[in-house]
Amino acid sequence: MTITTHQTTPYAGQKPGTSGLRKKVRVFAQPGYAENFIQAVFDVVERAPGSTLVIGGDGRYHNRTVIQQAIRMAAANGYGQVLVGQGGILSTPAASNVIRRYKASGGLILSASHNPGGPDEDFGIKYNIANGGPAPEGVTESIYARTQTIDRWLAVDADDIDLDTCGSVDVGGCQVSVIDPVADYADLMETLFDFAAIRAAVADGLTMAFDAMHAVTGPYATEILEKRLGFAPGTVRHGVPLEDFGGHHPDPNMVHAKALFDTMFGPDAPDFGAASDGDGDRNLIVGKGRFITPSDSLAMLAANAHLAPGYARGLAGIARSMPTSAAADRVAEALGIPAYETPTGWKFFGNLLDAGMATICGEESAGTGSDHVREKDGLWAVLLWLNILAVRKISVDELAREHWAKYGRNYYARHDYEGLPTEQADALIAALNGKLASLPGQSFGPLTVAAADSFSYLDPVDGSTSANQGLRVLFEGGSRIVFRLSGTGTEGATLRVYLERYEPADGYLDRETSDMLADLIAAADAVAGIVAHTGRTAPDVIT
Ligand code: G16
Repeated sequence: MTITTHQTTPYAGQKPGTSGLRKKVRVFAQPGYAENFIQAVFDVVERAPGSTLVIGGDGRYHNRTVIQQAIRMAAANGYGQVLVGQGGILSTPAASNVIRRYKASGGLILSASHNPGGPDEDFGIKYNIANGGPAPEGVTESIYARTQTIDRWLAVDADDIDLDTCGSVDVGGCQVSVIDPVADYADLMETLFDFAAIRAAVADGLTMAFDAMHAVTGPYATEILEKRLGFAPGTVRHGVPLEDFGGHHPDPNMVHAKALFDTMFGPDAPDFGAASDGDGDRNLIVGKGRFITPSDSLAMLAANAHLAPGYARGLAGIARSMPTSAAADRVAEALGIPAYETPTGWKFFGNLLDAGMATICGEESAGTGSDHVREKDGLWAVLLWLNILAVRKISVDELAREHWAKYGRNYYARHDYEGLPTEQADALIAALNGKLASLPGQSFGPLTVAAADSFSYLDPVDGSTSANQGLRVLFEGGSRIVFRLSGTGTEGATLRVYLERYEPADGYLDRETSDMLADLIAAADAVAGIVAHTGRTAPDVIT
């Protein structure tokens, strides 16, 4: 088959962010835009001739177009095999599993995660390496450098393949296999969790609601929760993936999963509520009348993980991103295992997991996962919760209260200021950065600054350093505020303000979070001048 060399010129701004390249669909749809980026990936990543590439996505608008082109390009670039999910579907954790299981050299995951989808919304491409995890910074930097000099991309001249039927076809000498996106993943989950105990609890009356948000987890949740675990039909809501997610943001938080919250705080709430995001790596956990923050969920899962067969051997260590609350650190201390603090971005957990230094990882941004794959995993978190509740025969609320009574409670919230002019956001961060050194000793209301710095991470495995990963203001008594700019947005800048206050086990354990954080919220504005810099008097989203 003929390989055609297409001449091209670089597009500016193809720098991967926190999790791959995310832009508006109309940006990605420009001639050669996706092709330039994919060719840059193929030009720089480690792969032997004839190796296997995994391709999948969250089913959003524009997925199929890019998948067909990526297949033609993979064939022209010397891949021997391409594994692609049926219908172009592979959740991010399922793609990580497929890469590992079939020893692929890497994978392209087409997703903009929790961002909305549709012709005027968002699209994204990220590359995962052979361990199944997001490409580390060294690789994304090389990809970006290549996008700035790219002058051609290669594709075989071939028709689109049938993405909807499982089976194999030859495309220009490359074997392209359309695979069941769910089976391998569901089988992996059965090896980790006590499905018999969960089935027994369901038979005893355990009920749940899972909101798939018309995103990728619908088929996975239906197979696992309804078919394999016996939850009633209808337990999975919005279970059919749609290209525009039904017009919603597939972001499992209090704003975008409000219907689930209303159910869980309503009179007929089931025992357990959960949701996942566009590509299936985030999770939301909410019990009957009790929301569990992602930071608390990480801590509670780590404290009880030994109840699941896959973790009965115990944990080697717990890792969390820096803005995530320190709740998990207290569990690590009690278990006598190390706790690691990494920059935001799942890619930073990869080395710790590969080295066997951490078993469970989590982020405040609703991501939790383990060494079973190299991505955060929404359904995994849901199943571990179910496993724990089934074995312990207690409610989410009881488990949370018991946890806080033992470890104390890290009250926590994140305030997001979205769509800010980039110059305003940059000016705010620059001004705060400039005064960090003068903050220690200063008081803001009842809070006195103990230390302030710009977070820098030294990877204990490969010795690399990642600087400027967020500004921390630490107060006497253990409260803190973190300021950083999101690396996943597609329009303007998003300022994230992370607020955390620790209340010891003999303190106030069941107060309103907003009340407990009121002094910190006031201090955040006083320290950073949010209103002065942005004109915004309130955040757009609180999670
Ligand atoms: C991505 C990354 C996460 C990160 C989150 C938020 O999640 O994989 O590691 O915590 O973005 O990043 P930021 O604060 O820079 O927006 P996802 O689910 O969007 O892939």
